[in-house]
Amino acid sequence: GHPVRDDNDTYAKQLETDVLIVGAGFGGIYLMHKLRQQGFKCKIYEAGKDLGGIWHWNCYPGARVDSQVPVYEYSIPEVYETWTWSERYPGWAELRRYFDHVDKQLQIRKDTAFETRVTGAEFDKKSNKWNVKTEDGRQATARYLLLATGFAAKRYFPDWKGLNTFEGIIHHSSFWPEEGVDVKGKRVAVIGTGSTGIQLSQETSREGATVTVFQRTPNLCLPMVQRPLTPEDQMKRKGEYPRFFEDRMKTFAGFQYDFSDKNTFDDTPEEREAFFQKLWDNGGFEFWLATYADMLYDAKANDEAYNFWAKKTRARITDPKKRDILAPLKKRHAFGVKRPSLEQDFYEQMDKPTNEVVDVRETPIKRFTKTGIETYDGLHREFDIIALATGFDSVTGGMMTMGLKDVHGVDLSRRWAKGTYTYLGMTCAGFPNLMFLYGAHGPTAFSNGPSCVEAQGNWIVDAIVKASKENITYINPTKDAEEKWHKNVTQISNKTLFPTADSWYMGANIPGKPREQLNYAGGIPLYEKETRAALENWEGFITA
Ligand code: N01
Repeated sequence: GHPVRDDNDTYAKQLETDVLIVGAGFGGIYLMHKLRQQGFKCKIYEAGKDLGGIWHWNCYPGARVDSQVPVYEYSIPEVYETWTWSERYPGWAELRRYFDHVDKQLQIRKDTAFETRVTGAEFDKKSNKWNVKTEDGRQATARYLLLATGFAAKRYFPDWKGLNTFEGIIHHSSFWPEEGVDVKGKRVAVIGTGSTGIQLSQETSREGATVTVFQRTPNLCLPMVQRPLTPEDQMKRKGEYPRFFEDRMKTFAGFQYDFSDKNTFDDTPEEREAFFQKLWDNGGFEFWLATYADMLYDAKANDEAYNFWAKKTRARITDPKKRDILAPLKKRHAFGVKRPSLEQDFYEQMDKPTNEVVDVRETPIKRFTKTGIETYDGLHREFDIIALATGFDSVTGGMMTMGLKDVHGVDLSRRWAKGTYTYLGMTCAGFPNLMFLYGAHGPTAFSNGPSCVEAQGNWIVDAIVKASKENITYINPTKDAEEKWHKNVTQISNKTLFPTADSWYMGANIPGKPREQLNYAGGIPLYEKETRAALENWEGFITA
């Protein structure tokens, strides 16, 4: 189902709407649906060709979600009651079909302008409205500007010497051709071992490629435990869904499980081993998000988790050199402070004698050539296909490249150049009536996407409804409120082990980017409590 340009005003040269939303992924669609229910006229501007956000862009081999059915979906009855999935962890193609279904139920495409990239936005102080410009010269005027651009809107790859001279096929993971690339019998290089790199190398190896993975940091992958699902089984359970969706908001990460009440050393070594084994066998993120309460806070406790992980993983790799690169005995970073991936047979695939794992900490990439990649030890490897799985200027990158100006005409990219400041992870001082979700200082990267989107989306909708009831047309957080929220985000994070690793959570994946916690690490329930309290009397906001 490809979008058709409707005869309504969505693509108008000069668009007037109550609410303009940027981004047609989980976040933007949720906002549109909920605001329409409240009687607001909404439009979406979307840079991509279709709905789905990251699932529109991410169609690299093996792309699939790491949250299990039914946690990664909307709690909207019209959507979930009439939808079933084919497996426990659905792939990208099925996720796209899910968005087709969402559209069928909620009619989102008709009010979405696709291939519409926002390149500038200014707030008009006389009318208290935003004027928004698009790359192709259209304009929109809206009371509210809502950004739902996700945390991975700006792709990143290092500026390696010779990058443009490579004559084979080369793609960043988020630009992989939809129709796919035939990798069978090809020599494929995968650079990066984040969630993307793991899936890409596992899948291309299965598809018959010879894979060389360039790894800088081991990914402490957990077994996915994938399973097919039947429609009958899912339909039988639909009655439990309302309760399930309510319960997921009561957990730290918006999942179907939560951390244990116990700390690591409350258990004897035998009990601990049995507990770890149970989490491991259940699969998914249980070993990360349903484990001992102190795992992400206490280095000694964390060692126990790491050592169990290393023991399990090393046992799967027969090549001793690969074993030490992929799953070193001595931990490089605490378990769970960089995003662990879910894998199915990643280690077995990498263990194949035809595949190679290059530790780029030992032998960094020196340059790209016409035919391959040269490392600093003088080795030159030839490739047919290179996949750049090097990630994103995560969390802040997208919002900083949209030409957003504050009331003094200063671009957000300048405002955030030395550090990120938001109020409640949804607003910014000097950007009245602008709100965003699944971005900086929200539960974002520490939560299940749809759960975070619904928590923040509900807050945004309630704020807009409240303002409308109170005849308020101007909502601007104070700098003081921003300072306090920044302190709050930092203090919560500093109690954890997150700051101890170089990760995109900390802005540490991009050279020159300020190192700071970009996400709210207090969990969804506490986040909801704090943000709801502020909304009651517009605490921290100037309204007019
Ligand atoms: O990006 P990343 P991603 N030389 O930034 C390496 C979500 N997601 O696209 O760790 C060599 O995590 C870098 O190394 P290091 C998910 O939340 C979800 O994989 O910085 N290597 C790292 O290994 C995820 O966390 C799903 O040392 C270099 C990799 O590139 C987020 O999106 C699937 C390098 C980048 O990993 C982003 O994931 C996909 C260099 N100069 C994504 N620079 C699922 O749900 C960087 N690297 C399954």
